[in-house]
Amino acid sequence: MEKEQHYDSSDIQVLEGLEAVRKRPGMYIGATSSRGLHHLVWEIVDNAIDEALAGYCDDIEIIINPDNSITVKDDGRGIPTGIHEKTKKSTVETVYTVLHAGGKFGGGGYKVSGGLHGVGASVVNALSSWLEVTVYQSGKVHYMRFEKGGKPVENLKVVDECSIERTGTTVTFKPDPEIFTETTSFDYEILKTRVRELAFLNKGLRIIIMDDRIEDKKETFYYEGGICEYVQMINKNKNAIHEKIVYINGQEKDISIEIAFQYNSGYNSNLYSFTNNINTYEGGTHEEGVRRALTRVINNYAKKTNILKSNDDSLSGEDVKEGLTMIISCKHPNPQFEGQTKTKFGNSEVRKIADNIFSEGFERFLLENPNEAKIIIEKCMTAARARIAAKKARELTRRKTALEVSSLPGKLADCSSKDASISEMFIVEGDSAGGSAIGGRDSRTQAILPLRGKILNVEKARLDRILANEEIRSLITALGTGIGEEFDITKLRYHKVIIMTDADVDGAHIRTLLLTFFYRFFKPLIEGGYIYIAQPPLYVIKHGKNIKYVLNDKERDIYLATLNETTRYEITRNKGLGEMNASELAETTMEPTNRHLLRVNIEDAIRADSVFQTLMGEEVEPRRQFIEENATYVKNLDI
Ligand code: 1YM
Repeated sequence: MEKEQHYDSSDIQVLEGLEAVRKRPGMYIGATSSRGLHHLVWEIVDNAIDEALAGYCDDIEIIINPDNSITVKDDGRGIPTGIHEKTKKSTVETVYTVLHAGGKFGGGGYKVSGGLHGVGASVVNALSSWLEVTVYQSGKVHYMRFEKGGKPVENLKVVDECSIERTGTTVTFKPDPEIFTETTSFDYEILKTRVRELAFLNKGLRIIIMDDRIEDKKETFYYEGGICEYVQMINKNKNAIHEKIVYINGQEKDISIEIAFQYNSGYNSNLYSFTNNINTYEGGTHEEGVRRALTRVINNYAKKTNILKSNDDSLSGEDVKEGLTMIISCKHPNPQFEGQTKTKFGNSEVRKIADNIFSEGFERFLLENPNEAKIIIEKCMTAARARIAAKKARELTRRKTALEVSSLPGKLADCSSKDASISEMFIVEGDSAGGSAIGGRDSRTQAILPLRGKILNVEKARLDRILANEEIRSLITALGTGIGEEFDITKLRYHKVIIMTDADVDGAHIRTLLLTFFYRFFKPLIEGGYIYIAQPPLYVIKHGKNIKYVLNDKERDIYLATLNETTRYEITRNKGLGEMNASELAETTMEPTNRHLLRVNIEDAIRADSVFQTLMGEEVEPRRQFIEENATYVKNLDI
């Protein structure tokens, strides 16, 4: 009661709240880049997903309109239209103007979804040029519009009638270009990827996505099998070794957890975990509980059935992970996110709950499916044998290098500094580019490692074979950290590891291979922000005595527009790094003051990893499609 007396709902306060969002948008949506722009969509979609999770909504529609505004529709109950007790405004207006109003105004039921920032619809309104809400409820169509960062144009009003069966909410908003200065253009692929993930994670929910900027661009995502179908999709281009997907779910208190998995004949694992629909890239207690239980249950079963003879050769966590594709999805009423990117699930009580639910379900599965059980255990045993072989191989390389004067690879042109914090290593493609890079570098701080051709396909090889590949060995030795169990980040010799490949399709391929390699075997380097991509200029524009290097088509057009119309200029497309001489390469791509480096984040690496699987998979069609979609790179399409 006391709280209510102190509540101040003046319009001024509300406007100040929205103004604060506009002053520091980064605090609310992370960034005002393309990433922040797309984040707006998820804030609105999350409310529709919550409505679906509460059991009132089956269909969600997302439309990119020709003017780059976004429409989100659902068929739920509709946001309440009555006057809100505290604000004395309609609840619709309250939800869209009061910060953090989203979860707090509803009746029962906790909010499960909510993006990483989970800031609510009012933030989207604050950052939009205009926003419209339409609610279909009790046979009436209610409508309200806001302009210029969330200011109501007029109160919520009834504008039409509709059939009594029709219920739901439709929201359209246009991001404010004054806030999103980099871009206000939505990327269909980014939206689609996340929409598909949301459909997998919420079985039975239908999500339609349309791009009305283009004709006939519409896709529907609906998965009756939920995360089982997710596992199926990931394993599509792989060779599953047992038919049945293992599915386990359970609930304790108000925490629910679902796990689906299947082994394939590959050597890597694809384990993705989620809490409240958020990808927990950094793992957390749900993952820890499941991993622990997986190792224990498999070991117990192997011992009980006498496949494992002694305790000494127990299977390790790594052994049971080989070839594993697994999705873990947890729903928690009050999740705590930790870690560098706030994508580590921290609630400690979940570790035990996940362990209990998983071990109980998996034990039952093994008992009821002895054939699958046998295949899985055999697979893990083979992995264990390979692990022991790899360890021997590693010991062998170590002993050999200890005898040599320097253990650094011969083709590495190292820098003279031994201070990792100022040292950089450029990984370049081929000897000729390597030559230019060596000629153009600052040898005090810049090391050059030329790689010959393509590195090994790490998807299809096990650690022992990977360690036998010379290009990869050079790379690992140059990094200095060791690999696998021996990995030690404090031994990293360069705090910038820069991938420098040509701006063509081969260069893109090698970059993808390297990113995949780092993602699979040196994840901490990506997480620590040590991996970069160099951006060599795509064009050289000469006019008169001036030479201008530009990174891409857009920069080219902007620069050309500044030239006087009568000006004569000559434009050439850079074919490869090797074709630039040392000083050109240094000036445009290597010198810290001039260059444009991209820092690789974990999402880039995950994307590379899945692109890689597309490229390396057995199927020709997805490969052809990738090449086609990346045709800007392609000079002569020879596939
Ligand atoms: C296109 C976006 O926002 N749908 C939506 C939002 C709400 C409800 C239904 C809803 C929730 C509740 C009760 C409740 C919201 N309501 C509120 C609040 N789609 C979209 N659909 N009745 C309707 O949570 O109890 C916030 S969001 F606070 F007003 F209840």
